[in-house]
Amino acid sequence: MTNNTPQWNNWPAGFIWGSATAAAQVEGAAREDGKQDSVWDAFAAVPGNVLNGDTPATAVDHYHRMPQDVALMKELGLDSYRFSTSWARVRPGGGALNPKGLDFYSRLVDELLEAGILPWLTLYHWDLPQGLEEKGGWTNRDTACRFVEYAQDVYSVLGDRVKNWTTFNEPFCSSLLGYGSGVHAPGRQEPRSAIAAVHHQHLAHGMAVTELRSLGAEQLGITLNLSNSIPKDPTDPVDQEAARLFDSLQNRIFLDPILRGAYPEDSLRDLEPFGLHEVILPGDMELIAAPIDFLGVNHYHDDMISGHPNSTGADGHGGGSGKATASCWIGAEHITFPSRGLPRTAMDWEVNPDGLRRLLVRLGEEYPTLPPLYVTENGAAYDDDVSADGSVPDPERTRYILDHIAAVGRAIESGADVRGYFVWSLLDNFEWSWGYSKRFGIVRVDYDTQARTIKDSGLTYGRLIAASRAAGSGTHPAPSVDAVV
Ligand code: PNW
Repeated sequence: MTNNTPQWNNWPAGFIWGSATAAAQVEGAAREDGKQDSVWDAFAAVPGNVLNGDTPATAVDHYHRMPQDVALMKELGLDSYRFSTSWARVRPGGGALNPKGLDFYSRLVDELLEAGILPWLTLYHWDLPQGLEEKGGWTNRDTACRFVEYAQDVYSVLGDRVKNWTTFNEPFCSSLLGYGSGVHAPGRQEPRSAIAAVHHQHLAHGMAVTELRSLGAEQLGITLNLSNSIPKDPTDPVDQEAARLFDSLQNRIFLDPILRGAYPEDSLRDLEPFGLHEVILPGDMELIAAPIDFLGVNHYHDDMISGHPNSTGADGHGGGSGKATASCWIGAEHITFPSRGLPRTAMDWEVNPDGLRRLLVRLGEEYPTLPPLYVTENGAAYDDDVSADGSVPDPERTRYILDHIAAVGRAIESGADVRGYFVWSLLDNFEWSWGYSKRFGIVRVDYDTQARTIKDSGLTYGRLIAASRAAGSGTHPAPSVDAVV
């Protein structure tokens, strides 16, 4: 063990240990039981959009292997499983309810509850029905109303058993990568459309929160992907300005409307040429600021930002598999992402666990109305393989996860109100435009046989959870992360 992992024996009572997936990444069964295409099915069908021509059609066949996958979760000892429902399965084409589609999630929830695992449901993890994209997708304000109808359907069937409801996962990706850089579905490269998509997803979130609240939902929130913006030279005004622009687009245009009821003034100014003012209608900001009960934070890495041309050779971050694209940094296309020389994962994302501590602490300092936080995704892609004895050694992923859990502990020590941690991902899966080439799972999936093998990181995480539970007779004050390796 490295000596930078602190002793941490003081997890708050009820701290939730979980793991996460998303519908399009694991389910497969793309055309079964009435499901129609989502934008990701359509996007992946176009050669060049997804590495190696991979598609989500089969993924890891979770749709058919769900009971075994829940058994794996139980074996790991998870408190909670974060998954998403597929809009294109529940309302194919964005139209009428498909009871068979919703039935899958009803069975999943029953299976989870039976296993003593808390379901943590996300309504939108990027798989818009293709039928709605054909009507403009998120550039069309009406899509927000369709989203509320879909949310009502899911709530009407699962509301009696699911307590935790997340509207959106990472609207940054499904707006700026989907409609700006085009590396995610629907693959449009239209800066004004991307900005409209940001606002309409905000609106859909706020309207759904209000609606589900009125129907009796207990815990409502949203998950954002957030990243500290670190100017390369903090004394250089050019780097400072680039870091401000990055922070605006990555973090503040998502946090501020929800937590303060307004876009930041500087973002409004920067994005005026891209039509942000034009899509905000009277009353929208009040709707968007509907109070939430928790904020989900997805964090993988920080970003060092410069306003000067890149001299280090490090590439920009942007979620694409390397094909030439437009920029997702709308109005800030010149910003660069120099390397700090830190170790990197297979995604080329730098590893710096203390960034997670800083982020969680900073949120509490900057947002007075911040609700409790959950780290809803954190994890790492590395290559791994089954060894001769049948085990899957993944020391780098294990180290990554333990060091980030320790960083969460330090954040809590500094006063951050963090109530849970979810590893991304339970299973190796369809990593969007990278296809199946990047493995994030704590469980390995053989893509030929669909066989599952718990990796060493999964076994370690399971021991951490078990020790936590043993130490706290149900309240989960946890062990030192060192104690479990
Ligand atoms: C998240 N970036 O996406 C998603 O919520 C998951 O579905 C995904 O599999 C996981 O992280 C790993 O990528 C991200 O460019 C996409 O920094 C892009 C970025 C970060 C997260």
